[in-house]
Amino acid sequence: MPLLSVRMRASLEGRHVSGAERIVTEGKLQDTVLELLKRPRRFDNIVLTVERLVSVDRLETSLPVTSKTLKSVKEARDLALDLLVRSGIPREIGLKAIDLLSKGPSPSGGVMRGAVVMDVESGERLEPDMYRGVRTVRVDWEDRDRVREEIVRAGYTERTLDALAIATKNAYCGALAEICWSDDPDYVTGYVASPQIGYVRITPLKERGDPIGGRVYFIRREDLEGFVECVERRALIIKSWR
Ligand code: PML
Repeated sequence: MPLLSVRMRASLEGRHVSGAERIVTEGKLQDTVLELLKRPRRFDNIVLTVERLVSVDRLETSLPVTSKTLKSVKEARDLALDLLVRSGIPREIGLKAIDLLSKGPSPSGGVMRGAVVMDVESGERLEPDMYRGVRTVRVDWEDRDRVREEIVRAGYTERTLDALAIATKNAYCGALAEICWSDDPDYVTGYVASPQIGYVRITPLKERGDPIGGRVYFIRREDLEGFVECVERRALIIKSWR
């Protein structure tokens, strides 16, 4: 059955405020558009993109999910670093990524909408545009409502639903590991993900009230072109999360 990619992004006074995407059958297009249009609470501009997908890759299961709660941001970041090392990332490169996310990865010091792509050997930033970053899109769950219900019942959140899909697609496209925490000042759970450790949610990766966050993907330099093409262009549907 032909599938469509439906993407929404909203901005207010030039700042990105909301974004979401779905991969759906044509029969679900109208409901999906209405659902996405209801998401931004405040905006002055909404861009909606609907695109017919010519081919879609399929994956049986996502990365497995676990969750850890630590006493402080310091302990949480130490754990994140250990998990990166267990995923094959040299300690000093992992530290560099954590430092970058805590300061704000954009060259102007703020947050980026897309991710930093870091060379696992040198720690050099490889993303073609350091203001835009690389965006993992065209990924969704085969039955999003079912997976959302299961994930929320397991004590996780709607953000886990989207972040787990993104992290799974990144691993599928060849990322060696990833670290992320949100720029939402009220959301302090982040994660480290890789094929070795799965998707490990970690609380608190930042202090409440801190508006800085983002994502760093670790890859081998020679994989850059194929990796960016895969995360930004290839479509992926994931069947289940465990
Ligand atoms: C989780 O709760 O599983 C972590 C989600 C991190 C979301 C990051 C974001 O929303 O930008």
